[in-house]
Amino acid sequence: MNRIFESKEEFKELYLSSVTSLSGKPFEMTSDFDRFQALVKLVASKARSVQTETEKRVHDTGQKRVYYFSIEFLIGRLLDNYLINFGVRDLVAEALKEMGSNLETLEEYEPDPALGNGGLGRLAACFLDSMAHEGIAGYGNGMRYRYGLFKQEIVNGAQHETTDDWLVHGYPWEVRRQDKAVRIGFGGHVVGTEENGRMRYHTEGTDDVLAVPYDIPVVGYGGNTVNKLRVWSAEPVEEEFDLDAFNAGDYAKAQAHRAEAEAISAILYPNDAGEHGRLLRLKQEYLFVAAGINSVLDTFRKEHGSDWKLLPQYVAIHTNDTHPAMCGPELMRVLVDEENLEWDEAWDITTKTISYTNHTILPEALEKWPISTFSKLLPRVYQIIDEISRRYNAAFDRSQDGWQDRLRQTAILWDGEVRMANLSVICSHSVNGVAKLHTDILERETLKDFYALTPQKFNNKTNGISPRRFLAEANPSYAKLITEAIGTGWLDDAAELSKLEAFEGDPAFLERVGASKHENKVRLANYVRRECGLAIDPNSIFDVQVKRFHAYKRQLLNIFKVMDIYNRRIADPNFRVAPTTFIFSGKAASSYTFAKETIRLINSVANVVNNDPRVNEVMKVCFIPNFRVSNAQLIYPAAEISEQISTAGMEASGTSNMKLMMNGAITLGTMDGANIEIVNLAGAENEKIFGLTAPEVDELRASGMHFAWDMYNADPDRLGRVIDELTDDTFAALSGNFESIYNELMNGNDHDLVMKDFASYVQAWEELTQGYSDRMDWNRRALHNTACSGWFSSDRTIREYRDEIWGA
Ligand code: GPK
Repeated sequence: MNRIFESKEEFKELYLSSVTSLSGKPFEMTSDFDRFQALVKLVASKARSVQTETEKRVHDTGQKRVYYFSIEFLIGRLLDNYLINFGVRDLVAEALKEMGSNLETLEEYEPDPALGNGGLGRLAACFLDSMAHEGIAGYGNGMRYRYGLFKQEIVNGAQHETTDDWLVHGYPWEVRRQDKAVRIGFGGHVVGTEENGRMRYHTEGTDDVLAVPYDIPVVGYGGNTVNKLRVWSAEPVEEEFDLDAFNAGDYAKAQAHRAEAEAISAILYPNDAGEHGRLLRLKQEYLFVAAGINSVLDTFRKEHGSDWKLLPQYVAIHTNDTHPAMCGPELMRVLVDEENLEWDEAWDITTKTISYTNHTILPEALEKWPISTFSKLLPRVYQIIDEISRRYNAAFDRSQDGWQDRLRQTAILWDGEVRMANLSVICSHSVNGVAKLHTDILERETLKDFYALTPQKFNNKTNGISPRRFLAEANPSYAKLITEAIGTGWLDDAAELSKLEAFEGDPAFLERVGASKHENKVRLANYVRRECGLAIDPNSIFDVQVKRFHAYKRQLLNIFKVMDIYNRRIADPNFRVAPTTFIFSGKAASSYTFAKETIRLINSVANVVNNDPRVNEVMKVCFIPNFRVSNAQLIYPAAEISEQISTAGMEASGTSNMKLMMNGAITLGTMDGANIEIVNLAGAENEKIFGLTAPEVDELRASGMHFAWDMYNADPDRLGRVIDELTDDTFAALSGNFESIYNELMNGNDHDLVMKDFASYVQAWEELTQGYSDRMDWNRRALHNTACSGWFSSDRTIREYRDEIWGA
């Protein structure tokens, strides 16, 4: 462990000087905010000196550099994480206490940057953590959104979006690198000139903006490697401030360029409600891709000169989903137009350098752009895409039956659109899914034609999570217990968590597992009381579903279960229900009506249930607003049931399933995504599986034999009743009924099979919760889940990427 402070005394001295020099006040007069700022600045400066050493090591040994391009990085708060990774958390906490401060209080001042939507963005952040831990020279490349995603408030049960001004107090981790700013051109027209018998192209008349990078240190556990995350901000190029207009008093005109440029990095678009077709999103994608590629090549040039054929040997560029799909064409543009390489050589370099991960099979999430929009905004990049497409089509093997269809399926340009997923596959040497089932589905269905053509490109990389953040940091009481039992090795190598299996028969230990869970439930209950004004009982079962709201994730199925339990308890006060708190949290894309209505339904049910003394002994419903990394870290450790109930085949992997498992929750789920791998590792008897499997879902859909109305009529007392309650005012008091959900189900014929899986789901829940009375056995299952969760460490995932994709 490479500790940044040798002793408390050393820390105190440095910290004192950091606080006073930054605030300009005597220590006694400084505020908690001053102290927080000074602490971060101190840790960040230590991190940067390790970064300098890392950089030297990478340079001297000629280590391969990996660039992870992602439009989202949900990094969460960094201070606690970095103190843990540098091995000084306890030392710092104690020292601060002796100085009259409290580490946790100071940590509350750190903003939680909302630079992502959900799983994809958090995965990118866990990967940065693991790359640094594994000693990979791995760098994030993304966007610095001024306002991130929105802040979610609940008003009359409904989601309201407000701006998240996360940068208002500044962000002490980042360093602005004006010297590394890159000029990015949009629009204009392509000009070709002949040079030594060969055409060379450049673009004239562009509207330029400046992409300015901000660097954030990424500290790996063990403190030996510090990498960086580089995020780009869009700004006007300097000479565009209109001084004449300003002096004439027309301030708006003087600033017009600024406003237009800054719009590009103003907010992160919610990307899971289908295609919004916004030009700004395309500009964002090009900006962080072009600026990123420029800085990658800059570094390469400094180390290896212009020997571009060495690029794949020293550089890997990974594209996280299709948002950075322009990496291929942009790299081609630079190599061909600026570096004067022949097309074929440039193409060989490009495809050997780039790899791609797919994160969903949902067709509406596979990006497509109208050619007309694209070619106007990025004329030269479009020409290059057109040329990639032309060559792809020309080289297509026409000897086999059905080649026309295969070409149509895999074409980049089709129906007036640029298909970014196809572009990504064609520009990459590796294509991976994020769980076994997901990769199978990609190979068999979503990308089957590509798989038939180039099976060697395809591979699986089951997702993972950082055990430092989601166990050590989020769950200190459990982490302490684990460390007492098996030592600290699990922080380095989470596979060591399997040593916990030796304690599964130890009643005293299981007692302590339960006590730690209880402590975490009390902690969450306190948070819920503060945030929602709701009292929840830490002695009840905490049943948790936290993730983005989406029809296929079926939060609707969960709340139908709650409604059904409520109805049955009201009808029969002797109906036995294990006392449970049903906890939900997550955001819905602002344009996604169905998801937002589901949120309103949950809050409306909560309003009725929580105020009904007939059921309050046994149930409460709790919607925690504004789900983000920081409150997620309070929720996962308190969970006992992990709801993973997506329509089988639809959830690519899921990662909350892994976080909850590692924290000792039992999975109540379908055989979907990585749930399947959870069951394989921990045994079906230690989870609770229900519902249709992916092949059964396919078969049922293909048969056309699922009828919502039949389901409704067959079960009038329970399912029928729940459906009726969407429109009969039972839950309407807060802000009205739920006609649109009703219509979606009954007239849309229950596309996500909520009604189909309802009975088996509620039954599974009842069976599972009945087991809660045998607390020893429950705690044993919880511990067993933790013991089997080590494989889901993102360190393991990253080692697979390193060995099988990046060759780093
Ligand atoms: C998938 F396509 C997308 C997307 O736009 N955003 C996103 O978060 C998720 N995802 C999948 O839905 C999850 O199943 C998966 O675990 C996660 O990406 C990370 O791979």
